[in-house]
Amino acid sequence: MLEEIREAVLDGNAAAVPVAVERALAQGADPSTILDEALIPALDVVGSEYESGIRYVPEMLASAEAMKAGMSILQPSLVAAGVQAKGRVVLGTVTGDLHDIGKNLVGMMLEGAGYEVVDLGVEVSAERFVEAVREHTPDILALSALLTTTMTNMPAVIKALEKAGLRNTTRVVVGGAPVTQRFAEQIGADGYAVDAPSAVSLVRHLASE
Ligand code: B1M
Repeated sequence: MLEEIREAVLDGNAAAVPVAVERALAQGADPSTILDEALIPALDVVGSEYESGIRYVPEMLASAEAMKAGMSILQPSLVAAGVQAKGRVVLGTVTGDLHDIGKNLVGMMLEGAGYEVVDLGVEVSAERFVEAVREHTPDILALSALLTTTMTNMPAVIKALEKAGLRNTTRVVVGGAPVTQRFAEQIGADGYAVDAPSAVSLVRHLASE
């Protein structure tokens, strides 16, 4: 039963995962077990196989979509069982930048890993990020940028958080193709992730501190 769910996520089969989750629930499986022993481990495998070059972006996207489809069935049971999200992440692509495929993938993988994700979309201004941090009080604020001309808008977000007195309440993590660990350190971010699986590991690490 759990194996069927794991296999369907690994196959990126967005039609099969919800059916398998529904079947497992109908057979009395515990919703947290389905999440922690089938869905999350399968997506972890996808993440590590992507990192070792065994899988590529389209396959990772398909698995993330399949996971999302399964989560839509599982979510009401998790809520009913009183299972809390592992943490909350506010996510967005910075001002001037329309790229959202990678950001969406990061969001899907984080949701898959049990985090509540508030996705602000693209071209998000520093003011909008601050507003969202005030409103949602996330554990982590994740910024994405795909252009060398827009990654320079990341420090403004950190400065705006400082100005609003919110910098100490939220960890800021950054990512996107032109972003580097060195850049993250230079702008005073709390972390950098090269891809979606590493973003999950980073958020897990920071949120558990
Ligand atoms: Co654009 N584009 N684009 N583009 N585009 C790039 C980024 C570019 C490298 C292409 C090139 O020239 N070789 C180049 C940037 C050059 C640079 O600045 N160094 C570029 C350019 C120049 C432009 C325009 C300026 C082109 C123009 O109009 N003259 C323009 C800018 C528009 C704007 O944003 N204002 C533009 C437009 C577009 C489209 C709209 C056509 C489209 C975006 C569609 C969309 O996103 N909805 C597009 C696309 C698709 C690309 C490429 C081809 C693919 C990007 C992508 O989705 N990759 C890209 C070239 C390339 O990368 N091959 C290119 C797949 C995705 C899964 O990877 O986004 O890197 P990625 O995300 C990864 C990691 O970076 C990381 O995890 C993700 C998953 O593993 N990650 C994070 C991302 N965000 C993270 C946040 C985190 C952690 C990790 O938080 C902690």
